[in-house]
Amino acid sequence: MNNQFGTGVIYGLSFQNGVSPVMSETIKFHDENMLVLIVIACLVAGSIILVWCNSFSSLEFIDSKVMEILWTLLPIFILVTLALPSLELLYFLDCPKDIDGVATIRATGMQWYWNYDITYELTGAKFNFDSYILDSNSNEKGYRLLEVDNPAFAPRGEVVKLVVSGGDVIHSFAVPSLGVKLDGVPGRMNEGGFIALKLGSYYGQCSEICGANHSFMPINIEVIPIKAFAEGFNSAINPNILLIINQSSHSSYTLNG
Ligand SMILES: [Cu+2]
Repeated sequence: MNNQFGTGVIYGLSFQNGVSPVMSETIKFHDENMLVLIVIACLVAGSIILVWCNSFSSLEFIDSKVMEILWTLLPIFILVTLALPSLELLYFLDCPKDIDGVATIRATGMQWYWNYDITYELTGAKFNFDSYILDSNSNEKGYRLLEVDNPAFAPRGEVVKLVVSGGDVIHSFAVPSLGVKLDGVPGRMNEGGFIALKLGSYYGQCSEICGANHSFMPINIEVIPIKAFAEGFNSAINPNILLIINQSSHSSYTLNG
């Protein structure tokens, strides 16, 4: 398994690679903010060290209007340049839920597995299935504690709506590389969505401490070509079964799609 897109990497320091526009923008926003932070930290640390190491002081220098105006205006300016892209991103994050998607994934968190209800909006066809973690001992090829028996699936390059709810307690549906994190609250439907730009398997975990086996309800979304997606629905064969039949599924889809 050489797919580096859907999971973290060993000794990785930064985010997982973003495969949805929202996540790419989020990573860019984070990087820009870090740059600003590093510059400020260096300036502050530099001036502290300068004051420590300097025994000179000036008798005439008591106040400076210009300096006070500057050190008020400059931080305001910096904060505004941080806040505006952040707001933009916040609205961008909400976009997919206002667009009619090709598919809707309804994920319900259960103690301790996920139930998926996937609808192909063009025909109204549905698949409903449970997704349980695979035993690490019998799953030598995959990622430990991240592989599931029935992954959810989504078409590539299309708006996929996501509706998350909880069946018993509060869960949280999170797939970092798709930029998705929605709380699954019983009795509530949280809406979101994503557009996956690359084929592959994307992994996530429940991100709300929901009980003893909270860490054993991973999320796995297979992003497949829209053709395979539609075929699965037309033939009423769960694309997961097609994936299982076509054993090196990840790579073959990645190569042919
Ligand atoms: Cu949970």
